[in-house]
Amino acid sequence: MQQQSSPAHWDIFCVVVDNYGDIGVTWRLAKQLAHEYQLTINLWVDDLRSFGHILPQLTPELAEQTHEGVRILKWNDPLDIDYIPGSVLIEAFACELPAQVKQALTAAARPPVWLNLEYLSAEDWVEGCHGLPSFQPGGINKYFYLPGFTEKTGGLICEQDLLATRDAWQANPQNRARLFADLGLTGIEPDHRIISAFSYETTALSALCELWSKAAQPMHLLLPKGRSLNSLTQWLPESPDKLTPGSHIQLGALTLHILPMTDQQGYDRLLWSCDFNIVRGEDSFVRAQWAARPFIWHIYQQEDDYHLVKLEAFMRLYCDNLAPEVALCWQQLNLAFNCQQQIDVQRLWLQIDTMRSELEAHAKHWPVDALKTADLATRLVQFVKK
Ligand code: TRH
Repeated sequence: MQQQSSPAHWDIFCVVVDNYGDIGVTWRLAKQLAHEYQLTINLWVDDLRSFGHILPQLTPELAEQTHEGVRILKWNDPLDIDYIPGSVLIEAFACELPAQVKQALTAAARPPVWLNLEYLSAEDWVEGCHGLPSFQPGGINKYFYLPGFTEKTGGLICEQDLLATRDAWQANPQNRARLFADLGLTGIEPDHRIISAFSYETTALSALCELWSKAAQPMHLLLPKGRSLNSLTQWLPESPDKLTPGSHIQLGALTLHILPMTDQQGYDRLLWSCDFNIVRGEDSFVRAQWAARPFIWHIYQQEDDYHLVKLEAFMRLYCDNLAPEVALCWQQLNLAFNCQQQIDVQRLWLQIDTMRSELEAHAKHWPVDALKTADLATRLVQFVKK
């Protein structure tokens, strides 16, 4: 099959390693580049079934389809669609490009700007490595594009109208009520506390549930179907696989609500509507920050506990201008959650609850600080122009 794109198009290649983070990030970036910069974007994805969880309109059997202005192509190896180089090629998270693509790059009279989009980290070394070229065997440079939190990094993905849209959503309580009704959630009153959890398996979540079940105020835990639910097997009346979206389970003061996975916009709205969010990986972690609500970050586990170094680096930045006692408690809470320290996580939750207003005020202010001068897509377009 012939690939019909203008030579000015951008290609983004994504391998779905596990979970939804790689496709979550690339899909978000592709949509933003298409909407805000009117770029022709081809998003090549190896696993359309996984992608379908966060884009329910997707038809996994199709080799090619367009959603939200982005052309989505099934990446088979070898490709069954000809690859014609455009003006930019992004390999996401150092995925191995197909041999045909590499050959086409070497043969091109004017090869595209070739970038490796890396994982997000708040560590100091990111500034020094962002934008560095690496000379490739075909005689072309590949540039490392590193997202990050400071001006010398590649920035963070955030659509230009996102914060204003969020403000408008949060200003009207009807929006949240309507969202909850659409999700089939019942029994939620305006004075109840609502928490969402999209984590990996952890006993820290079951420890928190135990605590919340004894709370003085009614609590609701909203769990999109998936790995968080597996952490709560001890409390579930049946295996997590058998629980369907819409089910709810009462545990004292706590109600667990099982949600369907929605598209990314639906998930953003969920984060905006909860009082507190537990998020994970990379993309939901960033979206929880844009939600301007307090959160716990369950970071993706790495060898030799390297993820804890990344967690500490982020927490240092996030807490920079937070009152020291609030910062310390919030940092310890995140560490306890990530290290599955059940007693500590309960104690620290109770402690941070007494500092809730400071944490909420900080969460509101943080997105403006974190974005600095420009979001990732804007910086990326400027980088390519240079
Ligand atoms: O799924 P993740 O655990 O992905 C991880 C991380 O990105 C990690 O860094 C990477 O190395 C690993 O994958 C391979 O978490 P993450 O990054 O939050 O991605 C989840 C995506 O799913 C995000 O784009 C939000 C989206 N989502 C929805 O669109 N709808 C939903 O209902 C939910 C719960 C999530």
